[in-house]
Amino acid sequence: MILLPEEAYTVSAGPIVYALGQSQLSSFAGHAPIAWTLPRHFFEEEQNVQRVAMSIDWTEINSKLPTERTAEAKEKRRELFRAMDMGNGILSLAEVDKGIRDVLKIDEIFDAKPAIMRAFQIAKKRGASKRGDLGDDYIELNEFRFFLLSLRQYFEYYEAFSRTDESGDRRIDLVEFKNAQEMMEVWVGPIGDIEGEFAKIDTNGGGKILFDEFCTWAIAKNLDLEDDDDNIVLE
Ligand SMILES: [Ca+2]
Ligand SMILES: [Ca+2]
Ligand SMILES: [Ca+2]
Ligand SMILES: [Ca+2]
Repeated sequence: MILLPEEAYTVSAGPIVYALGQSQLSSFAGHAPIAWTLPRHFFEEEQNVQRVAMSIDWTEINSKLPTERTAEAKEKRRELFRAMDMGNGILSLAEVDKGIRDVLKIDEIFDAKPAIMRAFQIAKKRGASKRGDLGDDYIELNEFRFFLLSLRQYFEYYEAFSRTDESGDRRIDLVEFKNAQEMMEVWVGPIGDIEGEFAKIDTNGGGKILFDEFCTWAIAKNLDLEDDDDNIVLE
């Protein structure tokens, strides 16, 4: 059974130590929405899932993501990368997806497909590749740390998105957005003109906020969940 994190609200709060480094934020913000090329099952497996309330152990998730710049963390990343790779030295989306479940063993992130997709897409072209175009389509070892950082960050945004999307259809409509104003203000500060803000976020004018649009806003606003554990090296 797949658990969606939509209703996972009981989380222990940790000390707020960090926010994502500003340079990193601007590089996220400059990233245009992406057309995903993915196997259909990547989306289909999430339909008709039973939504069950569960809590997210952010501290445990952080501990599974070796993002530090220490030699020890570097070695851990190398091991993780090798365990996820089927043998050709580069990671595909399918390998990363499976690896999150079987190697990292973080079910909450495995269920957050849009977060995985965004982290993969942003990380795969991060570093210069000797493999040329092929390298730009896959995550290489020198991009893996950035991938883990992105994964943690987009998972947080996905959590925020899911809590706002009451109906669970992966779109935030104006009613949901208005209902969530108080909750969102804890994450991003005062919003003020709620309808104007909605229109600004809904950049394609479709009347719904999609996850990509939400991420652009979350990055610009430096969105920070009130109940996650920020004690992770993110720079
Ligand atoms: Ca591979
Ligand atoms: Ca690459
Ligand atoms: Ca919705
Ligand atoms: Ca946070």
